[in-house]
Amino acid sequence: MSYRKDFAWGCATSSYQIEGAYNTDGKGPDIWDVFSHSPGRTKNGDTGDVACNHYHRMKEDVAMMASLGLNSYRFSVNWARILPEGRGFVNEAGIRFYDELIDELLKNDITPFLTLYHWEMPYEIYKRGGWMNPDTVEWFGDYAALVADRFSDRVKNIFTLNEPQCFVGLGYVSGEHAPGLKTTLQDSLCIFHNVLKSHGRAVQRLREKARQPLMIGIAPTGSMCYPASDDPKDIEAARKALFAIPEDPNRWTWNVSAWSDPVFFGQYPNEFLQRFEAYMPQITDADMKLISEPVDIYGQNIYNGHMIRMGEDGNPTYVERPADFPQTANGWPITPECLYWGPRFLYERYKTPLYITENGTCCNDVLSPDGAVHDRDRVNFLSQYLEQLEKATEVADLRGYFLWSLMDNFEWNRGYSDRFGMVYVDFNNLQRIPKDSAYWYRDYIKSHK
Ligand code: IFM
Repeated sequence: MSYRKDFAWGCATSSYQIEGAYNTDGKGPDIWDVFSHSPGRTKNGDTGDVACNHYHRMKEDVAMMASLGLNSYRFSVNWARILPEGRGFVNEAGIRFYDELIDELLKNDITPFLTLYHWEMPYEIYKRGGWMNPDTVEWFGDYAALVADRFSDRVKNIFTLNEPQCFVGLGYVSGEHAPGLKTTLQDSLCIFHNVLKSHGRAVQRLREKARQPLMIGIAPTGSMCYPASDDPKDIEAARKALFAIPEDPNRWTWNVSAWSDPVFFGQYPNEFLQRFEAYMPQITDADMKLISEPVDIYGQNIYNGHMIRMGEDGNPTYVERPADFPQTANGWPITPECLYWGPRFLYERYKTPLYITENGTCCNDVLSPDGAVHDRDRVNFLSQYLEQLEKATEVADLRGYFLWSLMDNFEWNRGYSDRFGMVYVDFNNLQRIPKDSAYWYRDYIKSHK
């Protein structure tokens, strides 16, 4: 077996990371504008003010996608670009930008996949309490309704939230990301519950305003687990470890099941409740019904995983990695098996058509004297990972793969020093140069159509 005929082959990006034009044409400030402008928050004080200037170079970027053989593209709408205060007044210039992007994609036979929230909270909403404020559930719903009303005549595939684990964990627990808070366990769990309710409300409002039947999903992230051997005991241990809840209260967001079980099953995992119920806000049946508003697709961002074996005590054991274990330029382990076992375990549990909404690697890319970027490490990474993904088509209903990322961009608090693109961006002049991996990916797509 191999990929479906209509498999989505794409790249992913997000608004703040590539668009720039942070205060152009009536866009309101978002929490990343404020955070990146605060001293000491990002490496070298980098901001997304200009980023890749995709806002002004959109047509050139879409042409580049087409020339590289992509049939799909995943991007996020910046909430503050179309609703500068997060609610109320609609910024038509912002709407026009996404209208033109969508039209340009369709003109080039590229299917748009839209993400509502890739971490760009309007600062005005944040000032009103942001995710802590239960009213944000309704405001996020209104934003979703606007997106459906204006774009769903042409956009069918919509993800609500990107990596809630990260924007809650890094934004409100460790404080490394915007808005840079270290909240109490109680507050972060309140944020968690409101975030999931906002997802559910967005699903309802998207459907209400949809101009065609939509395919709606969520795009969480997580470190996958894979077995040390084919022994069924190791497989069972890996499955268990993947859906387990971390013990450390400072790391509670880093799990799969506390985010996905409520969406798909309408309940928080027992293990999660046993550990954290005392700190959770009041949870009603109506909340759980809202959170589990039916979705059509599941997006999972997968970058790496951990090898697991069944311990002698009958519990999953994390197999220690040797000191020379392969790693990416930003120190993430290289574990291709995660793209087989991740989809397999996720599909088994959630039984929902699956997209790999992000996967890719950070490399030390340099412009060579011949004018090219020979990113052999990324080509090696992709060929190993995609070999596993192809195998996974036998065990999961896989619908698409989005490489992170189309081009080098603003890597949040790491600024511009971490390069994830298949296209090199020279940040002195914003020139785009497809790396060797871009041509490799183009050829891979062509040979697997
Ligand atoms: O750049 C990020 C993206 O915004 C979310 N997922 C992980 C990527 C690489 O860190």
